[in-house]
Amino acid sequence: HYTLDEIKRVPNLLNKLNEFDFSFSKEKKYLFVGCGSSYNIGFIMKEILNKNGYKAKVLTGGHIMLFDDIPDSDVAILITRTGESTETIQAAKKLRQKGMKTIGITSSKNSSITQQCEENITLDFAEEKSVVMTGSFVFILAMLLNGIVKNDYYNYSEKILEDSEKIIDHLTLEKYEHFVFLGYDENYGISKEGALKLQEMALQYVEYHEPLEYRHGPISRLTEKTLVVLNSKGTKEEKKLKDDIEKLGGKVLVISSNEQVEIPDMKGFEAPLRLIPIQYLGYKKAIQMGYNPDSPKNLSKSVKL
Ligand code: F1P
Repeated sequence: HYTLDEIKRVPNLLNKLNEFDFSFSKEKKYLFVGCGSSYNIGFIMKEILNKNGYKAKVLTGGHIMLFDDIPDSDVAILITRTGESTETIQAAKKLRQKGMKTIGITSSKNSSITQQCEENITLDFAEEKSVVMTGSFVFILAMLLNGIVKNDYYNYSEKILEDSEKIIDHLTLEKYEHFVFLGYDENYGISKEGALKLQEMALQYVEYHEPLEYRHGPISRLTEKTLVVLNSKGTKEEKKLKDDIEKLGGKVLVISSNEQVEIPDMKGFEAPLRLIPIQYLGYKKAIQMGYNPDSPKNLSKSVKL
């Protein structure tokens, strides 16, 4: 499957990071725009930028297309893997007309977004055949985060991929038919993206929440068929939540430093690496269900209105 190749080539993609020198300025206000996974990249970016003294917001392409309450910003960064999602293209047009500087980020050469934006970062080497966005998500996020501080993602990625395969290949995935992703701040964005992957590739029932919010209602649906993916920051309370979920019969996969799937603690900058086990989990669940993860039901590679 293309999807598996695209997940597995993440280390190769990350090896190209030093060819890019995109950088953010503390003097400017950024607005991220995208749909689906591309929106999730923007969500994660605004969390990490704001935490590090920068100013950033995120909106869906659809919101900008439909409404006029656009936050005052200097630079709009429009992310679209295919370069063709209608809402993102329409948003680019509207923002440019308003005088905002527009930067398009895409992995498709000669796509519509490149005609709409003033500047473009075209990552054609990261282009994907699969309908579902995987490796290119990790690369775009890593490239943008390296615009804040340079991180050595490549060196961690191979081991994380290997460990993810080892751990996820040993899960009895046929047991689970409900997937819950938990995380705070940028990990909330990762949880949203994790839920989307399991939904797109494997047509599963999914949820995403902040960890402690899970007890405030959603936990009522927890059964022994629930797999909880905890994108933990390693707090005591998150550990306690894991124990509580397990007491109720759920299974918890923890993604954190010194945990089942070990991800280095890089103060949030580890976000791209956290996607590797999640994408692999989506792929494996699709295979176990007998679905083709390359072309999921009801979905097209780019949504056109
Ligand atoms: C956005 C998107 C993808 C999703 C699916 C439909 O595409 O929502 O995130 O996986 O393929 O389109 P794009 O604007 O990033 O090309």
